[in-house]
Amino acid sequence: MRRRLPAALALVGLIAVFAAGCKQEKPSAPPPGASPGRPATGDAAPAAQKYRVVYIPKNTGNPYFDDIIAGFRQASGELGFEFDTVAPASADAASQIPFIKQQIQRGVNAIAISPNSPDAIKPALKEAMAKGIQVICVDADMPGHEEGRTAAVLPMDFDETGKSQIELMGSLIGYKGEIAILSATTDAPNQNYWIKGMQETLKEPKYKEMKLVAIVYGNDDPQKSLIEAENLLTRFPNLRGIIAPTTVGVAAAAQAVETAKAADRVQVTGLGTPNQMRRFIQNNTVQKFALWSPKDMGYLCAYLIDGLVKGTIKPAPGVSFTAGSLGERSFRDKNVVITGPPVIFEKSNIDKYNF
Ligand code: RAM
Repeated sequence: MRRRLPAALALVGLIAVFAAGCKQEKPSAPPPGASPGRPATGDAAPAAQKYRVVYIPKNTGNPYFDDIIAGFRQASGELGFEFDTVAPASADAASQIPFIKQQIQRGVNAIAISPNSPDAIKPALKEAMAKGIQVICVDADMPGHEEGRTAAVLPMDFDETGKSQIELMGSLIGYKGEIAILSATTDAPNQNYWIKGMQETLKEPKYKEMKLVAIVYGNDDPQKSLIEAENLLTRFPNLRGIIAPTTVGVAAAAQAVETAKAADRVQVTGLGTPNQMRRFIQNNTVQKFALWSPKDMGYLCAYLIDGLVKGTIKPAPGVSFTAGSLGERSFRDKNVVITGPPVIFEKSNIDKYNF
């Protein structure tokens, strides 16, 4: 039996689907050799059908996801598939569901998705898989719900992320003092996994003088993240550091510290894009932060999808494949593929990066 949505939710869904339809990109350019001047009713044979890939980020308006999209786009140029991207305006748990359903209706061949909430979206993704659509998680996986996707492309080994964030903060504050975490949404699977890793790491003797006093959530919304960061500064007068493992959050935390002229007292670090953080590094508000290449992650995901759609890649732990100019990658446990190592950005290297 099909489950029915409550009327209000259904209406929200309808509006979102409509918005998604409006946001969709135009189909890719005509194949080389196609003459733009030729009348539509000409007698040329129709171009071979391209397979269709859609990427559904967590939300619109986050430059991090635009970089992932740029990677997909580059790969779609190299591989010749038709690429679209649609996303909800906010990263709420259920916000991606109507978009997934709409893409199932469209009959795409593959859905790549950065999940907001594995719990919420798994039924829709399973529906897609049952229709033969390849479903790949990118940026975050669905821990405990892996049957809702074929494989996942992650930026780094997530068992290292929390640990490395605590070490980064520790090195900035002499491994001593109160720290807080500014995260994205409460459901975000990647954030929650990293926060768990941070909490575990803090139990190690090396970090015994660092005290986690608060975990707050800015929902990857710049304004809410800024307010949360400002609140941390006023609520905790002895705060020594804010770790924001989200590109939106870390820029907001840096902004809050800059405005409060609190950089001598409070260190900000986390995961950020060089373009959003450059100013704060240059004016000494932030000393160091980390990230990987979101563009490479999108590119890798696209190559994986190409192999899955064509049947040339059969995912299983240990199996490797070539991802275009990125080179060889292989599946780990649970069919997870890792993109590449993170980089630590600071004054001496940030200007080498433009994303
Ligand atoms: C934000 C998102 C994303 C995360 C990055 C580091 O843009 O929360 O999921 O991977 O930060």
